Amino acid sequence: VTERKWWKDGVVYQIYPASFKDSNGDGIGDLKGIMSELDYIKSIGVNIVWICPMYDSPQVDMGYDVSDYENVYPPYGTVQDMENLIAECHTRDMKLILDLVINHTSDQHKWFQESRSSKTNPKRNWYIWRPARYVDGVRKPPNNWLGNFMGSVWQWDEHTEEYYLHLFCPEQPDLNWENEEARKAIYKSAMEFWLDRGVDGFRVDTVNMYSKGDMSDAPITDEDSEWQFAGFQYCNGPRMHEFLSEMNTILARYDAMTVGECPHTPELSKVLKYVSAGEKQLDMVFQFDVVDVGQGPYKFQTTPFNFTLPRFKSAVQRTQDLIKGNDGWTTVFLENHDQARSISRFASDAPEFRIRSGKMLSLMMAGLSGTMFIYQGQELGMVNFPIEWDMSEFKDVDSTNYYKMVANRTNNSPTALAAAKASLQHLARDHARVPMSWSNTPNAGFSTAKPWMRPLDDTAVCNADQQKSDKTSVLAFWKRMLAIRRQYNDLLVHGDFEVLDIQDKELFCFVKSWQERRAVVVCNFTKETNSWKVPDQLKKEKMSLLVSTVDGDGEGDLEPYEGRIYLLA
Ligand code: TEU
Ligand code: CA
Repeated sequence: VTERKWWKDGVVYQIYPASFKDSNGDGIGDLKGIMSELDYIKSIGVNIVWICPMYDSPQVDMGYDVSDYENVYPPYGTVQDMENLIAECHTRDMKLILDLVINHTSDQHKWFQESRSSKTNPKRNWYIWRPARYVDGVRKPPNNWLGNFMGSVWQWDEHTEEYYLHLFCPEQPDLNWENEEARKAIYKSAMEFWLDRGVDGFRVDTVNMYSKGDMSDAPITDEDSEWQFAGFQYCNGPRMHEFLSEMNTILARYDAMTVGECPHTPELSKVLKYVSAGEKQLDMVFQFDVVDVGQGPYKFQTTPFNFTLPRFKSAVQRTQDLIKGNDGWTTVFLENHDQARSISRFASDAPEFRIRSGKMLSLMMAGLSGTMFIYQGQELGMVNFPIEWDMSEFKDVDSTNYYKMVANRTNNSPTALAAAKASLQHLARDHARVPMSWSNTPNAGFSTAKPWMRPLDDTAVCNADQQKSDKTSVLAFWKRMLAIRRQYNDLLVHGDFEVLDIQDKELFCFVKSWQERRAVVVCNFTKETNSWKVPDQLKKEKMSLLVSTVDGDGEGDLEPYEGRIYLLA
């Protein structure tokens, strides 16, 4: 049994500042907009607010390219607005966490400006510079690594004639964590500056990439490309745990919570080392197992048909296993700003099924152990935008680079481009980034001006205003599930998880247990009625319905996309 910490029972609400609420009519969300909706957030049953990067930034990657940790992006507001927001959250008994983006900075950050100015600049080694290698007299980058946004991870810098490393955009040079001075500066500027102003913790961006490890060529997995997937080389490098232990000494002084992003780490033992309480590194991480289900081996190279329920169940199991019998902690999430909408990906966004699907996924999540994360709009059942939208509606560099890559590779083949667009319609990060659907008024009630991204067309059937007063809404159901989760906190948030019949392709059924208490959760992931029979091992038990997504009596067949929780006597 592990120690109870405030963040374990937390329900986190993630805000994407550009798209949450615009207070001054410039079409861009802002801090005052967030402030105006804190009561709404609180009313859902949330107790921790996470805001995505609001730091000053040229916005090449929507603020994940920070040019000044100690300032706010002016369209979002000021440091003073942040101080007010922290205070307003605390007044409402909510915590506030920030996004800590310290694997890289913007190329406009003064540290990088100095670093690139000369080979002898004192900050030269704060970033990762390497000479070219020459193959038959042709200049080549130091290795063949593929970047997260396509192309090489190396950018040639004319001025000093060396390459610098950028795992993401060229405008996001990677900091050199091997350099102690750089680490100290990061802690001071990116962490202590905000901890001293009262923030309660961080979501830590790409936390397993600080130590790069072996920089040799990655194995060839894509014959058609010069650049090869290298995630297993640049993640979880040899000094990762040393760096995180060092960083933890600062966090511990403030009792700050951390949730790190942990991609490309399928091995549970590796994940556990990050989140085990004894190791004192991070409190919890986001594993990518669940959100990667339905994605192919290469980015976007997939179809909706890649999704199978057994794969989904075993991915969920890998998150729950961090708790069982050891001192780790885990997270429960299906969405964030990097993922398309969960209803569209894991259930059905067809008009007749979307509300059912939203409730079913809410019930399933509420039944899982760990700290819960809800992404803005998920509580309303917002879904992906449709295939009919023009390519110009995709604003994310990840989507546009991918589309350009396909165009180049196939010489603009219409079939290849149509397939690329279909993949983006299913998986692009843009779907999470459209303005919040606040009301069925112009600009979705998000702004008085034309928003920076097109709002969804379906605000007539899905908006916060309407759902607040509708007892049958997805929002009302989320509130109910979060209340149930609080009421059965031990069992639902801390309990052991056991999946039943993992091979079943239609139902997700699992048992939660905490001491003598037990519950069984069953979700129908299909469009068909399912003649569910109580599993043999539960036959002798007395089952009483705790909640159903369709308000049935818990007897008989499961309706399409119905979810139920029973308590076992
Ligand atoms: O994401 C890092 C990450 O590992 C991925 O999920 C990333 O979104 C994916 O490779 C792109 O397809 C984090 C942030 O969440 C993301 O928004 C940033 O773009 C990225 O880091 C760079 O800071
Ligand atoms: Ca604004």
